[in-house]
Order: sequence, then C-alpha cells, then structure tokens
Amino acid sequence: MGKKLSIILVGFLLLFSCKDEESRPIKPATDAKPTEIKRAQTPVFNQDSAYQFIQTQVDFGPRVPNTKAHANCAIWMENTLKNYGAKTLVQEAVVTAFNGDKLNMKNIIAQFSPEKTKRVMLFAHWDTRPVADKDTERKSEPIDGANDGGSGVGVLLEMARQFSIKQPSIGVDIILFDAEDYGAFEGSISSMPNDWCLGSQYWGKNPPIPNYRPKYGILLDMVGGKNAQFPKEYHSMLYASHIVEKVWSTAKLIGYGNFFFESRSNNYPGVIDDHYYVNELANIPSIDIIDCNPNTGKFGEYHHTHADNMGIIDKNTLKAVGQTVMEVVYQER
Ligand code: AHN
Ligand code: ZN
Repeated sequence: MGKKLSIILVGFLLLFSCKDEESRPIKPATDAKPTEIKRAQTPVFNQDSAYQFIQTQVDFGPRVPNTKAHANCAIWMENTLKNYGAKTLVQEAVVTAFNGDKLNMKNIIAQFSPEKTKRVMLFAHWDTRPVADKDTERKSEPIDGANDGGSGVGVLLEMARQFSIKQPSIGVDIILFDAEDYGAFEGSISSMPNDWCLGSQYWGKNPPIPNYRPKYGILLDMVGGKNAQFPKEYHSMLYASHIVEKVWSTAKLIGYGNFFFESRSNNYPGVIDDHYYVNELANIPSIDIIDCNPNTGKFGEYHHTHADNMGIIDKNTLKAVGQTVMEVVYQER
C-alpha cells in the first residue's frame, strides 16, 4: 500500500515539475539574442608556409620584368594557384616605363569559386624593383624584394593553400599585379605621371573579366617586415574607410591589434599603390595594408635597398596579417 502511494506521489511530482518547466514564461524578445549568427571557423594561417613561399620567390632571383627570374616566377605562381584549385588567368601586355623601357608584364589572376556572385579581391604586386636606389652601395643592382614584392605574394599563396583545404562561403579572387615597382628612380630627371603600378593600371583600363564587381579589395604590400606598422593609410580611408575599420577591428578582436595603428591624421601617409588605381579605374573600394611609419608615412630603412632580403622577414608579422585577412574573408557570407 505505502509503496503504491509513494509511486503515485512521485509520479505526480514528476508531472508537475514537467508542467512547471513547460509553463515558464517565454523570455521577452528583448532579452533573447537576436538571430545570433555563429562566427564561422576560420582555419589557422601557417606562417612557416607563407615564409617558404617568400623564400621560393627570392630563390628565383630579383623578379624584374624582362628577366629569366621574372618569367620563371610567373610560371611557378600560376601553377601553384592552379594546384590549389583556382581558375587562373594570366593577363599579358607590354607597358612602357617612365624611362621608355618596354616591360613584358603578367598580371596573375586566380579565382576561387568563380561561380559565386559575392566576392572579394585580395591583391599584391609580385615584381621587384630593378634598382636599389635608396641604398648607398650597388644602387644600380636589383633588390631581393623579400618584403617589397615577396611578402604579399607569400601571404596570399598561403591563403590560397587554405582555400584549397576549406573554401570560404564567398568567392575570392587573388590578383598578383606586375610592374608595380618600376617607378622613376631616385635622382632621375625624366619622369611621367603614374609611373608606379603599371600592372594594376593596365588591368584597370583593360578589364580581363567582364562585369567584375567584387564587394571590396585588400592590397598587401610589405607585410612581412620585423616590427611592421600598418597605419590607416590615406587613400584607403578616402575610398574605403568601412573596409579599413572592418580589417583593423578584426585584427584587434583576434589579438593582432599591436600591428594595426591609427594614423596621426588623415593626411599621412598617402600612398600611391595598386589600391589607388583599383579604386580610381575599377571603382572597387580597396585598402592597402602597408608597412610605414604611422606618424611620418616613411617606409622602413630596408625600403628599396639590398637590406630588403630574407633577413628582415618576421613570421610574426606574416601571421598577424595572414590570420587577420583570413578572418575577414571567412566571416563573409
Ligand atoms: C610611391 O612611393 C609613390 N609608391 C610606393 C608604392 C610602393 C613601392 N610599394 C612598394 N614599393
Ligand atoms: Zn617598392
């Protein structure tokens, strides 16, 4: 008898407790997290791999247009991107430099998920400066360009490797521009306007992909130097401040805020770089992640000297930039 009663009692208690659970008042809408979208899992950027991609470029020799090293490096980059599953396209042309030199240039274009309409464009220049005009020695000899030329490509090739393992929700285009660094040599008299960035200028005036409309562009230029500083560059802020804020706040969020700086003002530094022509000629809001002094706008001591070799490349910088840009890309949907 007692046992039966206790079973009934327990049954009632369970029934009530369940009922109680069910009849709890529904949380007011204001209290509920509104459509909480989970952050996507961003793969881990491998700085050793990026470093190796820079080493490979430097091992070709200076990638100066019209040289064997330049031609060989172009083939290697295209094959590498193709092997990572991109649809590749090489835009070839002859452009004229400030001094009349005819440059055989190649813009390397790699499309990941080309069928997707929502896309972003990541770019860097891959050529190296034909002279070391800011050095005191061997000024007429070309530089290794480990940072200026090598680093942006190295970081983007590692990202391409990551895309081959886990594809982002959106489409991504990697564009490696040629003939960026053939601007007028220091002390040279003859000059022309728009003497830098000949590859991106050619691309802007001769669009290789019809109706190409990525949401925005991110340029990586000198993203491997030790103790690099990336200020909010003037033209980036002028044309695409929302992208600057997105990238800089992402860097801070994932712990790389120590590389990404505010500029002293909106005037410094203003850099004429490939992003300038992508903005002006293609109307794609684009920013430049470029290592220069946030106060003066000056580039590092290594700039356009023979010191721009593997010795100044720091994997921590490669990681900070690579992981930040990957985080931005993988969070897009
Ligand atoms: C000018 O100095 C006008 N532009 C710098 C762009 C550059 C050269 N980036 C790397 N090398
Ligand atoms: Zn340069």
